[in-house]
Amino acid sequence: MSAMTSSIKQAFSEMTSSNAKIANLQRDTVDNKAGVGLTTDFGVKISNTDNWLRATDGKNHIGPALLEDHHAREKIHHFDHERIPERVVHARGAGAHGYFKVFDDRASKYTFAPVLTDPSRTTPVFTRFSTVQGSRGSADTVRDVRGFACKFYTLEGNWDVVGNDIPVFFIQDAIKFPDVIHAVKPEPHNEVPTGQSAHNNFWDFVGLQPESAHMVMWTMSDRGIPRSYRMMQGFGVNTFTLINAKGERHFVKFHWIPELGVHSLVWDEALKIAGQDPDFHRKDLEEAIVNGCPAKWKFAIQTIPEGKEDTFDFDPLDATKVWPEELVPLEVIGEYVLDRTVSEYFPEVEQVAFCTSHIVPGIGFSDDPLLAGRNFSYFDTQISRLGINWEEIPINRPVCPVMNHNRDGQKRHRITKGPNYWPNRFDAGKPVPTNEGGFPDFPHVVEGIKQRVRTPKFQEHYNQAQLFWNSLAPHEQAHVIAAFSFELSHCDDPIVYESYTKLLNNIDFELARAVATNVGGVVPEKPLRPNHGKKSAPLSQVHYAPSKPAIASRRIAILVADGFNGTEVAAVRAALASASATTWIIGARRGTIKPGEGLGDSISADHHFEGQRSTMFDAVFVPSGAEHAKALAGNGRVVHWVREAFGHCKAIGAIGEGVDFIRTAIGMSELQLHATGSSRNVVVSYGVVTAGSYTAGSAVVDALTIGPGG
Ligand code: HDD
Repeated sequence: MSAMTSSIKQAFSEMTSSNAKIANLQRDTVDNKAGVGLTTDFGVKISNTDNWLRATDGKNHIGPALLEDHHAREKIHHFDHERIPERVVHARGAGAHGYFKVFDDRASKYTFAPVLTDPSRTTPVFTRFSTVQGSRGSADTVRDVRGFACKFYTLEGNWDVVGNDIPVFFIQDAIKFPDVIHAVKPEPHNEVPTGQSAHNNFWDFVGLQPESAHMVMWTMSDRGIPRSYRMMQGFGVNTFTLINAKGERHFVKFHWIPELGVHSLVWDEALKIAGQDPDFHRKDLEEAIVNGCPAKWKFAIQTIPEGKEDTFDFDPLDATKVWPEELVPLEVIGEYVLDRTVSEYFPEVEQVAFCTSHIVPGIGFSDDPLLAGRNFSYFDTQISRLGINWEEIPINRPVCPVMNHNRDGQKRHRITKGPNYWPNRFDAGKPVPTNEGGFPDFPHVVEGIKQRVRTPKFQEHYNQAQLFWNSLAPHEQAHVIAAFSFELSHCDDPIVYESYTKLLNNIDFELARAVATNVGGVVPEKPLRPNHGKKSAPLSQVHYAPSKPAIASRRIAILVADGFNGTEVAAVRAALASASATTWIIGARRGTIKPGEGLGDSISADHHFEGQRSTMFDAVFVPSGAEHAKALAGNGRVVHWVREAFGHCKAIGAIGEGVDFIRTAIGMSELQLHATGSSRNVVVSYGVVTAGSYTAGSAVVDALTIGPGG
């Protein structure tokens, strides 16, 4: 997809998917290209924007630049003030528009909120994905939690769920947030590291704050390095409440389950992509949407009726705990789709602002102490980032009417007619507080002693960390050990890595032994506590593999040199396109690559071999063609490409002489590869798919779909 086709496709995606919020944004959208000429910000046309007004002698001598040049001054002044404070956490992100729909009214037993119960509604949404630690210019693929912040523009007002791709949090009480963030952010003396938790201060803090153990296990798992924002689960994390028409209350957790399954990069890939393509996730989201593959999730809830919350061995208001699905099943109630890219990053993605305290009637808070602090913090941070009128900014304003007596402040846009106080003597005092749809505060008894305490269930920190570990597949466990080993190896203070390896023995003896051995920690002799042996299948991402292998929106590289088989490439590309995958020709040069004699048509390469790396693709295909295969085998970059893809467990497909090349490149004797020759059978071995020739049944393509995804 060249830059040109990308922008045309983006314009098309903008034209085709619209909703009430998009219409609302049109009020402020300007098409710069439709203008009659370049103007100043005050609308006066400009005849010259390349030269500052100077004093000259009218011939060769140029004198000083004149302050009188109002156009130059406006241009520079505006530029000088282009930046606003980046988010104090989650600074790096990407966003997209879409919609939410419930399938039916089944949730009305829990809530009267129409957004969750009215199947005739399509609610516009905006989602911003993010990393937590890195600054705005950091890389996408670092090991970190991913933010999953969703704004529902409902007819009853904006509802924000500011979640993550991990269901639990590092801390139980909001008062610890500045501590955990200071610890994970770059160290204060040298502002190192960027986009990493692999440093002394983070591991020092989490070693001394064992309530973080559960979430640390998740971040060290493959969840910390997602393949795509579109392939992550989303979790509201905090416990909210739902109130139904009868006035009954349920505790609730919100879940998003991706249609494509949950997939991750491997660590080596994540590290390399961070340098090779720091915008990998950002581009992935945009590319999929403009290519007609909207990102889709099932939206689900878990509910606990009020009165049952004390029946578990954990406290459902503790954000460091999941509600195991075996105890509290998920109910899928709707679909969440992102189908439209943004038109301009800053006004939409940078200025979008979420607030956990933005809820709509039928939804309530709980006494989760983390949530209480968040409800204060988000509004507050928007004031310093965007100003007190941040809810008027186009991306943040609701699609329903906003009527109240709040006034003035910096950057006020709305012009409100009528009185600015209530009650008043005009028009019966309109707008007036109303019970008709007015937000109902759920009446419940609050009594007790003011104390800075945590209840006993809040003091157990390892059961669920162990449950998570027990539930992982062996390869996932191996990745966790490798991740801890990487991180703790970057800590050079023995107090830090020794403490943390000791802590790990509370979770699992073998885990602690393996990590301590790798990083020079204290290798334990015996477990600190018995393993309870319990498992919960949905905690492993293997659980979310799609029932049928899916290749939609995956990126397939086709390696070609002169003499390649153009007929095969055309057929493979067509088959992959019909499965909604994208193909990219990587060639000996960017430009026309010639096929072998009688082997179909020439092709235009999207990139030169040096221009891209295997890490940017989910699978690789090498067609037949003697001269081409020889050229590939003679090119170290291409040989490395195939070896690297194989090492990252990517699917590799090859036909005819392409198989010979793969054989040379990988050099693995136990790998079963199809011999070059006439047979049409396809051989699949270690994710490498090989065939003698291209078969009409596109068996190579079918087999390729098995491999990617990891
Ligand atoms: Fe937070 C941003 C998610 C706890 C304070 N948080 C922020 C964003 C996400 C989360 C996804 C980015 C929003 C965006 O894209 O604009 N945060 C979470 C989750 C938490 C959590 C899932 C635990 C359940 N956060 C949390 C606590 C506090 C904050 C306990 C403070 C007491 N978070 C903030 C913030 C941010 C933020 C400082 C920075 C930018 C913003 O709010 O808008 O106020």
